Amino acid sequence: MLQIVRVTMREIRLPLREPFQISSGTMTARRCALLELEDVSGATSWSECVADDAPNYLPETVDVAWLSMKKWVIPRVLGQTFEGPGDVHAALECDFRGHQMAKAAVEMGMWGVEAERLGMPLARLIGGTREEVDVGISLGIQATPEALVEKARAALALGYRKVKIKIKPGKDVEYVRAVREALPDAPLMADANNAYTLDNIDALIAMDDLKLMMFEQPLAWDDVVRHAELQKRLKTPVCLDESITSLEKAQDMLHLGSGRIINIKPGRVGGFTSSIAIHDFCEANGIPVWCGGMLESGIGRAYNVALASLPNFVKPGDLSPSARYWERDVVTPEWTMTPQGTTLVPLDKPGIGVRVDRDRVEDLTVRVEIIQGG
Ligand code: OSB
Ligand code: MG
Repeated sequence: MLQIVRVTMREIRLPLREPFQISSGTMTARRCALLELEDVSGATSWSECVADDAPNYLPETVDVAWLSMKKWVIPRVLGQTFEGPGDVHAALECDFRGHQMAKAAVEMGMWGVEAERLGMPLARLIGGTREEVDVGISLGIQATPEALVEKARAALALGYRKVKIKIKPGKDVEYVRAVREALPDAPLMADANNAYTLDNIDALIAMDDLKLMMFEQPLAWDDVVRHAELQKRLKTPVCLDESITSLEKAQDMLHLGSGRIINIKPGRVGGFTSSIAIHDFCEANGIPVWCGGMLESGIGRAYNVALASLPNFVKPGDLSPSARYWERDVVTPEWTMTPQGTTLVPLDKPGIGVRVDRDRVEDLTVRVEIIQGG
């Protein structure tokens, strides 16, 4: 039995070591909404909402998600008795549309609380089978192809198992080809974050011979129809990110042929129950999945690593170590990568497997609200 009696909402501002540029914008600091949930048994867990400052990835923003969590999501679970965290998703979906990132922060936090309550590692609670997970790096758009080649080369030297290159029109063929020529056998892929339409796919066609593992979300953020047309014209697999916000969207992708791979971000699909359902559906249908990232702090990262320990996460995830993003993370130990390019699933501790550094969080906090029953 799970019953949340108090949620502390907190926003921290975590400066990135270097700006991260995608086709629709540049991030220089992360505004993270963190939750600390407390169960009636006394078990607690932290979780993180992946919404950021601006609505340039998906419509949710941290301010909207904050309001949504405070006014809608948290009141729906507070004081309610759940058989387990697996029942929370349905309770949040029945008459409450959208707001997946807000819902996910609460839902995942309840999985974290359950893991603490049972004294089990989160990865084991959800049926994870891996002890380590392959790590890929996501490289933001760079000023020159040469700069990109150097970043990619350095990443491979560190052991990363996949290099994802952010692209947009004008910063695509020349950039990706330069990396391919410098690194002929490297596992490379490109992520467009919706920068193309069916009217300007020449660049994608020009990159179709570069032996890329996949093109991630080339077309509109909510599209599955046009991606099917695009996939017909490409040998390279299309991977959907933004468009997959629920199990039904994954089913649509398979039905329409809109892509052959899915990037699962639990924050984007409403949490773990939905992520696991998408994972299971993909596994049953021969669709490989991998775990995406949203420049999470070490708290959000804990959930992603646990999720990526499920068996059908067969391609490297965007699970870079803490030091790649932050001067200092908010968790101890920080997330690290082995020389083989894997991250270890923390199986020796209950719950999310990392401790939150309260002093660090306190230093970075810009607002706090406590929501409790009664
Ligand atoms: O599209 O996967 C994306 C970061 C912010 C918004 C969207 C995306 C990303 C990344 C970063 O690619 C991956 C990471 O967390 O390292
Ligand atoms: Mg993406």
